[in-house]
Amino acid sequence: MTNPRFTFGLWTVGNPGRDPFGEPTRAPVDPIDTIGRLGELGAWGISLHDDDLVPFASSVAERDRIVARAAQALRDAGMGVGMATTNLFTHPAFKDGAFTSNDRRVRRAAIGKAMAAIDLGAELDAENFIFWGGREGVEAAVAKDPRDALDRYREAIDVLADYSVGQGYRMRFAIEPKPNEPRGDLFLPTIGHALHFITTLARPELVGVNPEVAHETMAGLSFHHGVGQALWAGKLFHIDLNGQRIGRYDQDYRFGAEDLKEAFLLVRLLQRAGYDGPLHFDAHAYRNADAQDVWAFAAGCMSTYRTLAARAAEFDASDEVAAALEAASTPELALASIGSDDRPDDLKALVGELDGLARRGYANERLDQLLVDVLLAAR
Ligand code: GLT
Ligand code: MN
Ligand code: MN
Repeated sequence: MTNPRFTFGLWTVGNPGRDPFGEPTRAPVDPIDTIGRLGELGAWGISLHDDDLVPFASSVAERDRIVARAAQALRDAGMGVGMATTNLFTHPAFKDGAFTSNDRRVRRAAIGKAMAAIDLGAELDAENFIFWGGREGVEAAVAKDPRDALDRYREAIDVLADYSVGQGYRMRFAIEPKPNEPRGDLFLPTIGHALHFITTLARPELVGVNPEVAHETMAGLSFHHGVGQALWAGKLFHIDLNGQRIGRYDQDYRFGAEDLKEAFLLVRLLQRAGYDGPLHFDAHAYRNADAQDVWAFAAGCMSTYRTLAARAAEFDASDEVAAALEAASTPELALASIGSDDRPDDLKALVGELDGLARRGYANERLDQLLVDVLLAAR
């Protein structure tokens, strides 16, 4: 396994345990201490929102002091920044959306806030700048024409891409889809929606996706397939790993805390594809965790990824698995269906073979059981 580049958002290990029904259960943590602690635990880097590091409405002098301190802490710990982003969801002015608010003044301020966050990201040498549209949606769908909203969303990304390139910044952009947050429907709800949207941008080459386990799972979709399509499109710039059950609001559990089989398939796919971008744990500890348990949570995310990568390597090295894959004709899917000398009439004649072809089995029960056995270390 190449050394995975694990990252944690400052807001993840820093999550105080607040939820819609209750106050925080943990004390606030200093982002600088978080950097040191994550470095000791073996993380490659951090991620941050502008406001996670620099409290909203800080003076310029205060901002510069905080950013210099963070940059120094990162240097001391030998750590990098996988992504920076802007918080366009906490401030009450974003209650109708940010880039897609019906109020043009809010949209313009949101773009300005994103520009300042891009500057911050560049200062900390962030690899990616993420757009998670946590308020880009509606509770009352009648209030926005989705075509206008998508025009405004695209306009914002285009303006910000021009800004970033114009400043000479190297970071790439990635859009993070999510189906709902928490009550209303969001625009760009899934990986597929985001991938198409990117093709309509002025600088599509600069923009990829940042899929999150929880978000596709909330929509009842296969995360493994969504990530597969992002890889296939060359657009997997960043990934948010966590745990989630279908049919619930965002749970953001520790990676591997739910659906280990899906987590196995995901890790196997990332490893086989040679994905070398940040592996970002966008999760938070259980609400009843104390400060010490939060670090157990962080260590658990990383060790589960490593264990699953080791199991995936074991799976792929097994002769028994290779035979089972052969019985399932899995390698045959990599062969082109049509050869250059195939004539349409020959192909049309093959319809007559379907009755015979229907008789074969694909031995998927045996294959999938092997996966389960390897996952459970039962062989
Ligand atoms: C928030 C959200 C995440 C996003 C973060 C980036 S903030 O925690 O639930 O999925 O990745 O803005
Ligand atoms: Mn989430
Ligand atoms: Mn996320």
